[in-house]
Formats: sequence, structure tokens, C-alpha cells
Amino acid sequence: LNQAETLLIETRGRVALITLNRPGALNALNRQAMQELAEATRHFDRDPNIGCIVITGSEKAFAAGADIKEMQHQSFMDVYLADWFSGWEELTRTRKPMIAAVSGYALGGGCELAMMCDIIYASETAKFGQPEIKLGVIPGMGGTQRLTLAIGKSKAMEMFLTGRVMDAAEAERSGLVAKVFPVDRLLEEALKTAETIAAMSMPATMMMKEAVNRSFEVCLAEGIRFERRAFHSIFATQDKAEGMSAFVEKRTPNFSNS
Ligand code: CO8
Repeated sequence: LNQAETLLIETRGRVALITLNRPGALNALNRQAMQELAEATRHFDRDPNIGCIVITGSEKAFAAGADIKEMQHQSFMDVYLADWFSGWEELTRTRKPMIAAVSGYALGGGCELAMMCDIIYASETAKFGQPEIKLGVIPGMGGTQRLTLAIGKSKAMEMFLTGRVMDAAEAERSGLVAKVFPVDRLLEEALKTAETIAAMSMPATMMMKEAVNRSFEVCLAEGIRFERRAFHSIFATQDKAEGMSAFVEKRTPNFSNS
């Protein structure tokens, strides 16, 4: 993995921790950050020793959006020809579970990045919003789709059209966030959950993620058919035999990720 300038990257056991690190710009997501983040997740997705990825920012900002200074002078032709933001799709192709640990601002692209992850944990200071309307634009990294699916049309529409910010308590109530923690416990709790997930059978966590994500992409009948086939195929794993034997024998399973 190449050295990243916009990220801090470390591993803790079977968990990879990626910290957005552009403190001068409240972690605004420029093209370099997008490329480095995609490269890091691609790397860990392929690493059999990693079972879960945590993405976090600073205490003040998870990420304050796409980089406005980078976008300021771009024209339609510029962003169309460069297919601006399509690189983010790569991140959503990560097959291993990803947790976003959000403290402070998660605005615009920052909120959209958090929503590309599978679980969002927030600190009490977290602030979510899609303020693009105030810049005279709309979200460009999946926000109109993912926020609407996460919190429902009326609430999402109100947020998009006013550009207002939602605090952590409201975000948890609305289902955007799984859990809220005090600032000083956020990362530790995210890492603990990541460790729990990374200790599960890797093929099972990957198939779980794939099946759940289907619910956003296809109709219910098709999603259920997909889930049933995935369920059938997981019976081919050794981890299925081990997990079920361990239960019957009243012992802890020893998963081999095979
Ligand atoms: N991009 C670039 N720089 C930023 C950004 C950003 N999104 N956010 C903050 N910064 C910079 C500031 O310019 C400032 O830099 P400098 O010190 O050089 O002036 C530094 O970070 C610190 O920011 P502030 O001084 O503003 O800090 P405050 O604590 O006063 O305010 C806020 C914090 C409220 C978060 C404020 O910075 C803010 O409102 N930021 C912008 C939030 C925003 O609008 N985000 C959405 C961006 S648009 C987007 O994400 C998707 C657009 C999709 C368009 C599709 C096109 C294809």
C-alpha cells in the first residue's frame, strides 16, 4: 500500500483503521482523498488478515464535504468528461464490512461517505447534513438516494431543501446512525464492534453485507430470492460446519474463514 497524504492508515489485529487527515480543510474530500481512500479500502478488501474496516475523521470533523475550492471553477464539461465523483463507486464495491465513526461535521460528501459505510456510529457532537442547496447544487455522491432510504422521504426532503443540520440524537432516532457515544469513547467502541465483526466467519460477513445491500437495489421478491440462494451457498463453508458444531458442543467456534 502506497503512502497516503490525506489519510492515516493503521491495522489493529484484524481491523483496519483509516483516519481522514486534512485538518486544514476539515477533512474536505478532494480527488486525492477519494483516490487514496479507494486504494486503501481496495487493499484491505483483498487482505485475508483484515475482517473489518473503520473509517473515521477528527473530533471536529468527520468530513465537511466535497472540496468546494476544488469544485469552484469546474464547468459542466469538466465534471461530465472527468465523470467527477465516479471514483467513489469503487469504495461502495468493498465487500468487507465498513464502519464510519463520526464525530463533528459530516456534511455533504462527508455525510455521503458515512452512508457508503455499512454501520454509522456517532459521537454526541456529530452533525449530519446535506447543505449543497446552499451552494446552489445538489449532492453528487449518492446522498439523495442513501439518505432518503435511511430516514424516509419527508425528513430527507426537508433536510435537502433547507440544508439544515441534524444532531446525533436526531440521527439515531431517524435510523441514520446505529449508536451514539460520548466523544472520548467513539473510536474505542467502533473498534470494539469492528473486532467483533472481524472475528466472525469472513465469508458469512461478506455474504451478509451483499444480501443486505440487495435490499436497496432490487424489489423485495428478488432480494428474498437472492438471500435464499446466498443462504444455501453458505452451507458449503467449513465455518458453517464449525459454527453449528460449536453451538451443539457448547464451545466457542474457531472460524477458519473458509
Ligand atoms: N471544502 C473545502 N474547504 C473547506 C470545506 C469544504 N467542503 N469545509 C471547510 N473548509 C475549509 C474552510 O474553507 C477553512 O479553510 P481556510 O482556513 O483556508 O479558510 C477551513 O476548512 C476551516 O473551515 P471554517 O473556517 O469554515 O470552520 P468553521 O468551524 O467556522 O465552520 C463548517 C465549519 C460549518 C463545517 C463550514 O466549514 C462549512 O460550512 N463548510 C462547508 C460545508 C458544505 O457546504 N459542505 C458541502 C460541500 S458540497 C458537497 O459535498 C457535494 C457537492 C456535490 C456537487 C456535485 C458536483 C458534481
